[in-house]
Amino acid sequence: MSLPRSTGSIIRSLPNQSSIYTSSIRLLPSISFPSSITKSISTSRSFTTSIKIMSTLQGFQIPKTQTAAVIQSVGADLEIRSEHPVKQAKDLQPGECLVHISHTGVCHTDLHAKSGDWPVPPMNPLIGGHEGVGTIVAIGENTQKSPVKLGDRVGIKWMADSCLNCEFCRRGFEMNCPQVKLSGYTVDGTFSEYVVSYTNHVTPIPEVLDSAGAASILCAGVTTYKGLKVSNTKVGDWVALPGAGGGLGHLAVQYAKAAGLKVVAIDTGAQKEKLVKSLGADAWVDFKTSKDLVADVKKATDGLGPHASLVTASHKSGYTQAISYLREGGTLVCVGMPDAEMGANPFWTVFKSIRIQGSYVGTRQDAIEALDIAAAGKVKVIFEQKELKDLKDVYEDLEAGKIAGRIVLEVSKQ
Ligand code: 8ID
Repeated sequence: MSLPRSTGSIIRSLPNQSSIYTSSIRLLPSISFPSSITKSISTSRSFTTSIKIMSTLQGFQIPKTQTAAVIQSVGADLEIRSEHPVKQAKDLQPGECLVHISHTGVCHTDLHAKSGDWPVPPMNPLIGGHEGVGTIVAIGENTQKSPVKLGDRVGIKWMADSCLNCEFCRRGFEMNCPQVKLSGYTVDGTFSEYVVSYTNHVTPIPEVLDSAGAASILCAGVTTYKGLKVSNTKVGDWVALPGAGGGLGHLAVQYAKAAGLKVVAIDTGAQKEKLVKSLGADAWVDFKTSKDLVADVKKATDGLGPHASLVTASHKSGYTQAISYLREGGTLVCVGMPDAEMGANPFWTVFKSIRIQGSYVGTRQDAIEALDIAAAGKVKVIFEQKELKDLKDVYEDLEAGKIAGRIVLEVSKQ
């Protein structure tokens, strides 16, 4: 928003803001407002003056407490608490926003976090969840140049916030920013009715997508879309997808088909086979019943093997045979995150000119692109909807590998 260059009156009116303080301000050095409710504005005349912007969605009452799924410490049972505190609008920091969550997907990463599977520990106590959609109901005072406004329907991703100024942020590796905040891991996530997020990183949701259907694009979708982007493939190439029947995998099948790739889906069980075939997989290999997985994958892919393998299996077994079945010059994209050795043999990696590429979620731009492809009807999250109180059972089913596609929780009715 540009400011007048001369002394005069500024009327600020931001859409949907209830208690906007529209004030007449004379740009004089002596002007002052109470510091807790003021916004500093530098002017072209080097004066600094202040206006107050209280930013809560019109007519919306933020409750003092909420229902949230809390894990007190790694390995502890999940508790659904109804009296969990909600950060109030006045307590939000500049750049923070309060999102009223309607839906959230449940990712295997949430289960890794709950179980303490990873060498980087999560916060304690932990509210997991990083595939959330909701409405912005408050924005922190003194927030500068927010790209979103009150009332916007936005998504919350794994990467909750980053500085946007460091070398990693500038080079498109926002997720590797030293100041990165991770939803449901280092900051509270979306398994609660209200979550504090960050105006620069929440993702606007296209109007044509309903919230339940959009939620899992914010992690499973963007991650597989980005993984395929770095897979070094082109139209007509083969891609193998170990983990194809899971939350990430079933979206990988669809993004791959949308990109003109041929897909050999690898997973197990009749339900997942039916799902991936219905989504366009060209070939199927069941990793549990196959007697020779490498031979079966090669047979399905012109005898030469796939040009890339994008592994979304949450177990190391999804990785171990990839170097063997990949085509010469192929790319192994690591997405699934077991804390384990993946058995890449240096001799065969070199001898077959294999590229091994780690792929970690996606940038803000990747998320927008992944959502746009879904909005165009080319990718659809296949999910069963449950409620927040069902989360414990969902974790058990995920652990047992019983979930084909995704589970999306309705957190609040909106
Ligand atoms: O940024 C990232 N790289 C990122 C983002 C989001 C999630 C990574 N992840 C990671 C998660 O932390 C997890 O380790 O991706 C992995 C998969 O997450 P998910 O899709 O949410 O999990 P899921 O729904 O349980 O699906 C996993 C599938 O893998 C299959 C299972 O049957 C299941 O369908 N699978 C397994 I376990 N072993 C397999 C194998 N050897 C296998 N499929 C083929 N071969």
